[in-house]
Amino acid sequence: MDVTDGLEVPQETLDAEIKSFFESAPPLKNGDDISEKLKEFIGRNSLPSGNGSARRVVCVTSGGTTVPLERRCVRYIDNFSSGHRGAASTEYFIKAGYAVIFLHRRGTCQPHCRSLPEDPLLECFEVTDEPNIRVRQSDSEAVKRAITEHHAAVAEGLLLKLPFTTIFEYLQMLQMIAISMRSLGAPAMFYLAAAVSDFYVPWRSMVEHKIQSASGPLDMRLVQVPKMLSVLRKDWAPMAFCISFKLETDKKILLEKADMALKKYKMHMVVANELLSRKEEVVVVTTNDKLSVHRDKTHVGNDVENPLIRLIVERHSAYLENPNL
Ligand code: 9Z3
Repeated sequence: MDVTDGLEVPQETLDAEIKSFFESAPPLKNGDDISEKLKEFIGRNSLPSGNGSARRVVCVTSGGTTVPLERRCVRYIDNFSSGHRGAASTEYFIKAGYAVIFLHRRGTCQPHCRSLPEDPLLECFEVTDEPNIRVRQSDSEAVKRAITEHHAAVAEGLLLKLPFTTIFEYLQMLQMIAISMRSLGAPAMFYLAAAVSDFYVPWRSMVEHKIQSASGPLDMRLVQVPKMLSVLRKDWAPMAFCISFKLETDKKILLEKADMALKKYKMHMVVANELLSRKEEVVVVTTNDKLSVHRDKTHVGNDVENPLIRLIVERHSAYLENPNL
């Protein structure tokens, strides 16, 4: 639940909060490597694709960010997200011809692995005559499909996976990706399904060592994470088609909050979902309509992301025809 949704933060205050967030964040350990990968991926996908037009590129964010409580982190606050939404959506975007930058929380659900058991290495294989190991007959179709689809996406240069853990890593990486994608213009899309922390402990006020329980009850001040959505729209990638998500546990306030986010952050679409029914139904909120999207229960294995991505791709096509609408 986002407590700042109803309050207007003046632009200068927001700019100062954003500056302070990035200044206080510990620098990314592999920033040069990420930057190199992004340059190569975006360079390759800016070239005209088979049909002569530029390939569409989407940044899918997935999983929850953590907020460390100590610099040498033993404890942290986490945000709920299994990463299923982001992983499934990535697969449908690739099928629709998009190149995907999958910015995901380490250890969460991965594209093409949804139909595999939780620990595929241990559960999908069996030892025959040692030292031979083979895929168990019962899993062979799912394993074959996962490997084939994944390798095809990577070989065609359509999938770049970038992992994060903390809110500091997530926002720095999102900024790098958005600035790199700016040159793509309207064919670029942001699909922001990650569950992002609302509060954090600034690095400069964070203790170095493990907090001691002997010191008594813990009294800690968390600062609000500045909302980066408006700066993404305004400065980082102004022409990109932007979709954010609104998660609530109280159905009564969900659509109102989604509407507010749409206007406040100038999103093109906000996908509203409620925690318990998120796999069955979402509501897509735009300036002109509210569309309910359901999982097709008549087909086994179908998920709500299938019709959702179909709708988003349609709306992105309309946006490409006329970005000013
Ligand atoms: C979502 O609402 C996602 O749909 C879920 C997906 C996290 C619910 P799972 O990963 O679940 O499939 O298990 N993501 C956005 C959540 C969020 O933090 N939104 C912020 C808010 O609601 C706006 S950025 O205030």
